[in-house]
Amino acid sequence: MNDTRRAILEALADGPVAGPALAADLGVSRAAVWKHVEALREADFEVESGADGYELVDATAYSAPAIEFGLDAPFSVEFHESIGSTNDRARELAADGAADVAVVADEQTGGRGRLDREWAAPSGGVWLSLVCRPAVPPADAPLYTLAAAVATARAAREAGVDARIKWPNDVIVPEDGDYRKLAGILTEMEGETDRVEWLVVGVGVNANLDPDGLPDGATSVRAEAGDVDRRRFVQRLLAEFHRLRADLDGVVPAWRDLAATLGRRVRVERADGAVVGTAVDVTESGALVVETDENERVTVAAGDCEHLRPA
Ligand code: BT5
Repeated sequence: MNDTRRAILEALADGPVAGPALAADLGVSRAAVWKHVEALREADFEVESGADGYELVDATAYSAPAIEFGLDAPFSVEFHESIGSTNDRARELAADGAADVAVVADEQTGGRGRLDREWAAPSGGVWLSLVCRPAVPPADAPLYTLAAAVATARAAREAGVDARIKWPNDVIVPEDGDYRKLAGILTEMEGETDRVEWLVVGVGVNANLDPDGLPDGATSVRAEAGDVDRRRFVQRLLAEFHRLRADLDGVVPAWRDLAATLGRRVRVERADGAVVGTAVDVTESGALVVETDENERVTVAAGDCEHLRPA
């Protein structure tokens, strides 16, 4: 079903196509083509019927039905043109028992980073929060943050950006030994000692934005590779995230493949002091292993990580 929908969208994107030709190409009945075209229109895509057949006039719809159209992951989408914070809304839904909902907004007026920091989220970015209810212990929760980072980096790479991951939650673009921040992730959860009740994974990606309007050190998909179709971007991100969460053992290896932090000299600020050394590995549960200058191995479960210039 999704494949046919995607194929129809792609066929129409190349110019007008007659219904019977489309039916023959896709190996479906004319009535089926008509139904798919109606579904496209219901999903906010502008499809015109003219003398030459069906034509997709605007393929850049960004809305709940457009994102759900052809989506390869079991998320329902709640879309807001403008909202305070998608994480706040997702937390409300989670508290009401929701699962597998993606809250997506074009603009956030009160976007949050970690530790109550502000997150700039003007119209044009990809701001979303996923409500998940996995049957896992809280110790596995960081894997969902890593999975979201991998999914985001992969979607960005597909859009032509040289995206990599800085432990634990930043998607960055390396630049002259330094880096610029493309995306951030904020995971929040509720649970008991042995079981996660819900997880909200918030992802913010500077998509179709000028870095000038963002905090220092930020970059965007637009600046790196040109504008993206945000609907496709979100679909890729959700599909990758869904695949990764279905195989948690594969998350850390996938993360390592994209990591910009391993092998780097780092300074990690923890609640109980800083660790400086070389980042040598990530554990099964996503903690960073740092080898200090005294050749001690310190495992850091959470903290702010800064990449330093080589000593
Ligand atoms: C993060 O925090 O990187 C997590 C950001 C999560 C944002 C998403 S958007 C959807 C969902 N709803 C929310 O309300 N939040 C999530 P942290 O590592 O603490 O980084 C925050 C710091 O990044 C700020 O102090 C700024 O220096 C910088 N910053 C703020 N906005 C930025 C942006 N748009 N791009 C790059 N850097 C930014």
